[in-house]
Amino acid sequence: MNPVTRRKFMTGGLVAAGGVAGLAVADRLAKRYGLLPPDSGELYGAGATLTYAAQRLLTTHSLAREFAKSQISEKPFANAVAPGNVEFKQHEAAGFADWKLTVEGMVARPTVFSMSDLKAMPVKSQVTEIACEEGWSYVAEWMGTPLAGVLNEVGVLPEARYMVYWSMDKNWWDSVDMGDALHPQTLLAMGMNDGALPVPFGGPLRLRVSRQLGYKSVKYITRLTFTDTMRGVGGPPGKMPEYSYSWFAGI
Ligand SMILES: Nc1nc2c(c(=O)[nH]1)N[C@H]1C(S)=C(S)[C@@H](COP(=O)(O)O)O[C@H]1N2
Ligand SMILES: [Mo]
Repeated sequence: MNPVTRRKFMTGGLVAAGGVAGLAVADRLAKRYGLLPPDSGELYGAGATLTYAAQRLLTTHSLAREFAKSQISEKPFANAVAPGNVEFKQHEAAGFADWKLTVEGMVARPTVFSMSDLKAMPVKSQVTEIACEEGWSYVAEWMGTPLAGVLNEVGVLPEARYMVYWSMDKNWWDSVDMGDALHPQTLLAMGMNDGALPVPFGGPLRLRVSRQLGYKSVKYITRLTFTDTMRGVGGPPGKMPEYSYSWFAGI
């Protein structure tokens, strides 16, 4: 079963087991404890809320599986090539020397980081699997700086609930809650398999969200926005939710 089918299957099971009364209770609890995903009013409705709430309650501190270097896939599959826009091509021609990451919104110190700022921050590497909702996956080593350190530097306000992240690939954006933004395996990835992060895999800068499906690991990141609500950010909470894929894609 691919991850999406399995997800629907599990959610279906929870809904069937919970029954209508169970759903009402789950809904009340989810609201009280802030466990409603921002797409809960959409297609997945109660099922998405149950999945998200259950995972958040049970696995808040859990880690995505890490692999040995010997398990790194020989031929990782990149499903996207470089963004076609002129702006990206100019950056690529310049070796990404002027690539910037803007951090804004509910932060004490809005900051623009250069690539050398980010490279000067603590380095972490981890070997994890990236899985696409379409059924394929690969294991790779990702090098970068833990996002939590960057968030510490800008002082994310306690009211912030979501981080929206934007790509230079103009159609792509997504968002995660603070649990995933601050998670120790969430990286601003700049390297892969002992080298610089190749463009097809999101170079120069990719957000690696290790506990969710591949589509949450957006490539060519330029901006992070912290917010307490997804309303007014500009439609659905991400590119894939726009196509009715679940916002929360925990694995
Ligand atoms: N900017 C951008 N990020 C993206 C995508 C994309 O098309 N553009 N595809 C997403 C999807 S659907 C998946 S499954 C993964 C695929 O990662 P890979 O190309 O390293 O295999 O990247 C995600 N990040
Ligand atoms: Mo994907």
